[in-house]
Amino acid sequence: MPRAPVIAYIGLGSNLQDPVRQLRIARQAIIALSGVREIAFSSLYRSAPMGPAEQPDYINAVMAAETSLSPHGLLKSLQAIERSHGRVRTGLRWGPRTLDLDILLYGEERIADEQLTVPHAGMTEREFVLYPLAEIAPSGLEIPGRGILNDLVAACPRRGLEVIDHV
Ligand code: A4P
Ligand code: MG
Repeated sequence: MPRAPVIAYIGLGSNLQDPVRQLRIARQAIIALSGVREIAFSSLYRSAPMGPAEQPDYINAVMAAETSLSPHGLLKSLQAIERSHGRVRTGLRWGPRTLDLDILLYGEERIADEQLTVPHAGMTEREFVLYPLAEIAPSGLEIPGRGILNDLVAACPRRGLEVIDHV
């Protein structure tokens, strides 16, 4: 049975191998998925790395998409894109991941299993998720179990986050 379409928000991030290009290619690959239709795409943002500081800045963005894929179907498709576009070969082993695609929200659903945590864990404290999300989502959007988007943004320092481009 086909599902009724829902709005999902997808977080994109990269800090290796020309991150701006990584995000542009990833966006096109997501748009090309059957069962996914882009509703909006945020600006590209430069963000300081969360985690170990001795790594390049990240480029982050968020896409709003209408999808008829199941949450796990969408995850599988995004992981296939990560694999085909997001990794580089360094010798015999897979090199560092150059593309991270996260399902931030899937409609109003709350999911917690081995493959999937939705809303994405940590998203409500991350400036590089909340600000691009707020650019393209209704300000009154409820993040299930976490609060209203506008309130979460207001409580989240920008930590140097800046818009670098409009796509
Ligand atoms: N998984 C569970 N829930 C989800 C979800 N909602 N969306 C599982 C996507 N995947 C989800 O993911 C590990 C597993 O998470 C997957 O197998 C999936 O089943 P991964 O992408 O292989 O690992 P990861 O992304 O390195 O781990 P993690 O903990 O998700 O890292 P984060 O939280 O994504 O952090 N700094 C800045 N400024 N900007 C960034 O984008 N990103 C990271 C990675 C670190 N620092 C950053 C940024
Ligand atoms: Mg991830």
